[in-house]
Amino acid sequence: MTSPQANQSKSQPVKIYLGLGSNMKDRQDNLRRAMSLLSQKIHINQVSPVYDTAPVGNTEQPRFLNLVCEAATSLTPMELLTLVKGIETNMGRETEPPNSPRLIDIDILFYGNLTINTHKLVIPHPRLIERAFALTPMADIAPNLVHPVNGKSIKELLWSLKDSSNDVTKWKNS
Ligand code: PH2
Ligand code: MG
Ligand code: MG
Repeated sequence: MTSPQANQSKSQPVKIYLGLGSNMKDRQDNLRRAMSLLSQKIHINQVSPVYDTAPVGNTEQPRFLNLVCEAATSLTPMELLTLVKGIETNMGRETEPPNSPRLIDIDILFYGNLTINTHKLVIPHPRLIERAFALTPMADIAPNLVHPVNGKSIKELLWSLKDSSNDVTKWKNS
């Protein structure tokens, strides 16, 4: 006889999107290692091609490699944040001054349709809509995903950026 407790379903996995970037040392290996560590804790379903991208914000730093992945997880948003920060730290990311080169940066772009706005965590990622280095790989794996705040699809958001001729090109091995 199954107890009511055992019948109670765990929280359903949520579809999430993460943006990864690296512009220090072996960028490709950093992305590979981060994906491998992530895959031990969350179920990765799709990975975009890797893009070589001009630095946005502080332009006096090396170029980045960027990718986006889709995963499923039962972790809460705060647990997911703890996971990605832990991976950044374990890989050797230091608490560097803002906008300086980083070994690995893992950003939560979407967590299902959820919108969160706390001082620790803002989801969807507030700067995604202005960043071709995130929207371009995102459009490869989820062009029709609708942004829960502005109601536009990823494809539409990317089109509205196209004018600004962003420097985002597919990386050689992708
Ligand atoms: N990340 C930033 C700031 N600028 N530029 C590119 N091309 N790629 C990034 O991942 C990136 C950036 C802050 O996290
Ligand atoms: Mg970032
Ligand atoms: Mg970050």
